[in-house]
Amino acid sequence: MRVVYTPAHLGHDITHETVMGVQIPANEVAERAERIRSVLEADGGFPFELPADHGEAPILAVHEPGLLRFLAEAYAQMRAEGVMRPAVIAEAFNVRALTEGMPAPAERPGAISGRTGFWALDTSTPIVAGSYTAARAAVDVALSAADLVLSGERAVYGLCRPPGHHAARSMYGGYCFFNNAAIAAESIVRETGESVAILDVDYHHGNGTEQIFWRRGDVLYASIHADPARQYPYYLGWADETGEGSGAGANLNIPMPAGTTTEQYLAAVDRALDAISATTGSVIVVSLGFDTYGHDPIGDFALTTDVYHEVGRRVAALGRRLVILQEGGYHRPSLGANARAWLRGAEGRSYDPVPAAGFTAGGATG
Ligand code: SP5
Ligand code: ZN
Repeated sequence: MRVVYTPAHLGHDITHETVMGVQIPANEVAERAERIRSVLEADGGFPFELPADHGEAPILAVHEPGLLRFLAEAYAQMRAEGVMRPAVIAEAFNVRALTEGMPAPAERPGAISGRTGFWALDTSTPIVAGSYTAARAAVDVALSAADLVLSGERAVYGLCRPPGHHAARSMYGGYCFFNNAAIAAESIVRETGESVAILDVDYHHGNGTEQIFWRRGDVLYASIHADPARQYPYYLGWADETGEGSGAGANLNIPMPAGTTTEQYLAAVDRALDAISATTGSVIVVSLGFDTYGHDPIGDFALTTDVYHEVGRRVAALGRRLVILQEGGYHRPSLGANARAWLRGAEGRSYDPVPAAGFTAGGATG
């Protein structure tokens, strides 16, 4: 399976995220993508290639121009204001209650501390000097993977970093800046005239993808994720969110309990795949996360590496072409083995697990 990857992600070299007012070591770090890259390279069945620059147009098909402008300018504006913080993080937020009963505020040029909160969902998505370039490159990775599939590949993996599915039309957050999967899906709709299904198997609900396609009947969004009653993104991801207008019935949320097992998970996968089977279209965009893994530091599911091979196999069994895009997954030692298992399953190759280098639990060695 061909893989699209670029080292441009390394510029988003964050060290900390802020959670409930406390700085903790960042989860969404560069090492994640490098771990996946090295295991796939060692496999031998995954040729790597660089993305092509697709410009701003496909991003602006999905996101508000002001969001793109803000992300492009934020770090330099902070420096120009003489704020010597290591990363841009909001001070105040543009929440719904601010203007309840009033017209929504427009973005106005202003101090970086407030401007940031106009666009941000949370405090755990720091912007550093290389974040914008990395986020743009992740979009190009997704679009290049889509290009390869539209020119005849059956399945392609885009090793996107930073991830994308929490980014909404006018909002960034959840470690995400641009919604790579939504941008790829929209470009596939425009190029093929077909409808597209997005299968989101990241541990978290893809609130951004849901929001972007909420009123769209030509893009099905199906997501299996931790119940928002206990987990980020909290405000969306509930089972009763099914879409509106032309999009009525084209949004499927399957919230899962803490401790979700392989059996429970595969049953949910089958439900999502049934919904996808009922749609027309020949391409599925997969938002692929490994924060469903049993040892993930911020997840609470109980999945093991072998289930990823089976999920990949079941998704591919629908017979549609696959644009597979990386989202989350934070247990770094297992990321490569989990990605390799999923992608081999999706390609109809055997699981054939190899001891992952560096994963030395119990003193085992590779
Ligand atoms: C793409 C993706 O997976 N984004 C996830 C964003 C989750 N942000 C919430 C982070 C909360 C971290 N809590 C740390 C608790 C450690 N036990
Ligand atoms: Zn996630």
